[in-house]
Amino acid sequence: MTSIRILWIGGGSLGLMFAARCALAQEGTNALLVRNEQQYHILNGQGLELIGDDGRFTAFLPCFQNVPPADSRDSWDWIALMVKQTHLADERTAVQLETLASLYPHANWVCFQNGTGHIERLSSIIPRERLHIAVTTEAARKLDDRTVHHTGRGMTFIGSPEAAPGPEYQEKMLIQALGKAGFDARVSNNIKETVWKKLLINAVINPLTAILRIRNGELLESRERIDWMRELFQEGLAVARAEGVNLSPGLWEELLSVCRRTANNHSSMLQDIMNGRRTEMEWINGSLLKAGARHGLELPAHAAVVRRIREMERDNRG
Ligand code: KPL
Repeated sequence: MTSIRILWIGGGSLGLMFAARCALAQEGTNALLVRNEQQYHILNGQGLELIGDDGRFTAFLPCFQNVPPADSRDSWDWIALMVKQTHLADERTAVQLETLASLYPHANWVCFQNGTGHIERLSSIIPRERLHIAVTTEAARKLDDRTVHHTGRGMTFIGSPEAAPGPEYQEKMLIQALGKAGFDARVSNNIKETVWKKLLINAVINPLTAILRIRNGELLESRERIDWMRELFQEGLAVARAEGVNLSPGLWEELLSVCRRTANNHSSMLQDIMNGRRTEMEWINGSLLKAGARHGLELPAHAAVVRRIREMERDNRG
């Protein structure tokens, strides 16, 4: 099997965890690009530490800041975009991505963001046929600039935003590389549905855990919390239906099971609030509100959590 070369962008929890596992499985074919100068020096000097259910490992892989320097501009088969939606919305990131897209015109891009809206935004920078979507339920927690804890095993689906007839060769190669690194990765021929499933799960768990400042599993501890979850879920389901995505009502059970499987996790939105960062709420609940408005649907439960999270973000900034 020929190995593929992957450039991972993003020094957050998922970026560090995926890059570490892939670098450990296949030496010399992965590199990591971060934007923070301190993290860049630490990773190059000390390597990337991964703590998982299978042990503790140190991965040494080239780490770049912003753009790979001219003397290390190999060609990349894949560029994996692991940064948050909040970073993608930033002008500085857009300029960086434009540079990368022109340096590596033959690379395929795979985007791991929560929520929706980013593919449309990225299409103005990267040719749409080179864009692929990843939806993952892997869970990780960044402990410091070079240490990441792989807190929960999940699945990763990869597909094209265009309704492609079948997986391309390049997608299969990426899936193989991820599989070699121990990930359960699959091609999705209906990535739109997969995106909506994850969107609805995030649109319920993330804002409620952030507002109540509780772990995912604690959502199941009272009748009131479960009722609140159900309201958000039903409104989300109606928007998906209006968008032509028929999600099965069985998704409710899946949502409860995500809470149980990730019971000890702090959701990404709660982590953002706790660390004083802007959250991805605008791309999760906010995008549901926008889609609902296009179809004349009112979403009072989502509107209320959006208002509350915006207020919490404002308090954090203050
Ligand atoms: O994806 C997640 C997140 O925190 O963003 C869930 C599924 C809620 C797990 O924590």
